[in-house]
Amino acid sequence: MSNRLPVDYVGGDGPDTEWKTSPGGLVTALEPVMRAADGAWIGWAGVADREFDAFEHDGIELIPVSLTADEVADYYEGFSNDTLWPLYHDVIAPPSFHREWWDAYVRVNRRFADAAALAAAEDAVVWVQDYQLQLVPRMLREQRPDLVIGFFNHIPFPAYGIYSQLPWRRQVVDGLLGADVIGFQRAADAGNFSRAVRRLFGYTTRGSVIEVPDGGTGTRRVVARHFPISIDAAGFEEIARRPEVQARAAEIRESLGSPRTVMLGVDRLDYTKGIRHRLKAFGELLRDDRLSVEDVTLVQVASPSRERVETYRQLRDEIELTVGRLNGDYSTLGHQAIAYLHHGYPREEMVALYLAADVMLVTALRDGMNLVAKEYVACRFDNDGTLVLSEFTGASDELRQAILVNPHDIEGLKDAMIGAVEMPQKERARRMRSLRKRVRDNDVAKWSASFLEALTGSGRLTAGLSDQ
Ligand code: GDG
Repeated sequence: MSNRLPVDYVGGDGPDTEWKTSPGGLVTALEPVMRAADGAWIGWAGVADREFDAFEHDGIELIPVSLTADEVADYYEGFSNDTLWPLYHDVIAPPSFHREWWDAYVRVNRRFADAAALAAAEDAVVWVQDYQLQLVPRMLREQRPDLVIGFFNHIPFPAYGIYSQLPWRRQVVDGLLGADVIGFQRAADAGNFSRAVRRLFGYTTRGSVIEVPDGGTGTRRVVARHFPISIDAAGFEEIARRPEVQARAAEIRESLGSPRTVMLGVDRLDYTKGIRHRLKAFGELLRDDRLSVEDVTLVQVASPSRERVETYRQLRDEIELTVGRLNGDYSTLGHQAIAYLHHGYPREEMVALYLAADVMLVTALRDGMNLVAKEYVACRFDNDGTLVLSEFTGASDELRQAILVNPHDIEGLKDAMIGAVEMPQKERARRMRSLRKRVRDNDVAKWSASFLEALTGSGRLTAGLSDQ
């Protein structure tokens, strides 16, 4: 189950309804699992005020949950994206707390739980994805104690001092504790969660095991630990090796005026991603003549995101003002300082950009994992390119051979950017080889297999996955 189904509605009604697969990371991650396990995927179809029957798409059974336009505003844009998202990302932006948003969150979580209770076979495994559905595990267990329930949180879980601001902090933790296994991106997230459990409920925790009262005289053992998510590394490399993608990468460099160095940022336009910090550092390097637009261009892809949430609108204005100023101050007729692209692109184009980039800038202020960092590495089969990576991403726990930065430290970030531009080829290759091994050995198939193994203790769902 996830908030969104892995498809987008294209048009039509009844039997003529048309769908297309949406190309997200979660789809790639779970598609092989779904095929191997003969399961159904429950989620919202992305269109408000519409009821759709269950249907099959590309061999996967999909069960749509409907949301009204008010619920989209209150449960999704409100509580999920304007309360939980900023709170769980260390209040980089102030979270809004509204009781009517919470009411909608409870109502929608119940609808998802009901749909799963109806769809799941006896003793089935249900895997709930992400912060929009944290109440589902408890609601589902109450209706269907026979089920095995897993939950995976794709975003960070904050320290208790921050988490405790949430007026419904007990209900959310209790909702999660309905699961058998609660997965997080980093060990630190799992630790923060266990601490919240101790502080709020006083339950005993031992390592990753939490003893939760079972309603009678005994306890249930709930596991809370980290399962760092990853990407389809072989799939990205395969695209990167295509001659037409390499030709496109060369064309991109040429169209930028063939600068010696291309720097790249790829993010959803989100305040957690540290785009402003990156622009500030880049602008100061130009101002102080440590970089020149003749030599270096920054390409910033900022894919449109959550455009109906006010904080996101403000962020877009600020970023576009900054980009406009920097380009006005430093671009020349032949060389642009920043190529700013507020678009989404097909995956092949993203891969061509990764290949075209000498330096990849991932400067998130807080990020559950950050798949962009792993994608860049997976694409660089030429063992070239330098990754500048924020230590506040989950990815930095694994990608230790990147140039690790604290993006709040603008001087440090500037030095890291210069270090990346000047890094000798030998060192780039040494670091990239080690990063690539890490990502190849820990791909998304391994992530889902290890989560499901922890959940079922048997691997019965994952048999055969390794061949796919
Ligand atoms: C959440 C957590 C965690 C972006 N623009 C385009 C495009 N993308 C793709 C990237 C990447 C994905 O979107 C973004 O993933 P991230 O991990 O970087 O960030 P979030 O969207 O915030 O994801 C995050 C993740 O969940 C998984 O658990 O890592 O921490 O916040 O795959 O390539 N893809 C295409 N065109 C674009 O314009 N095709």
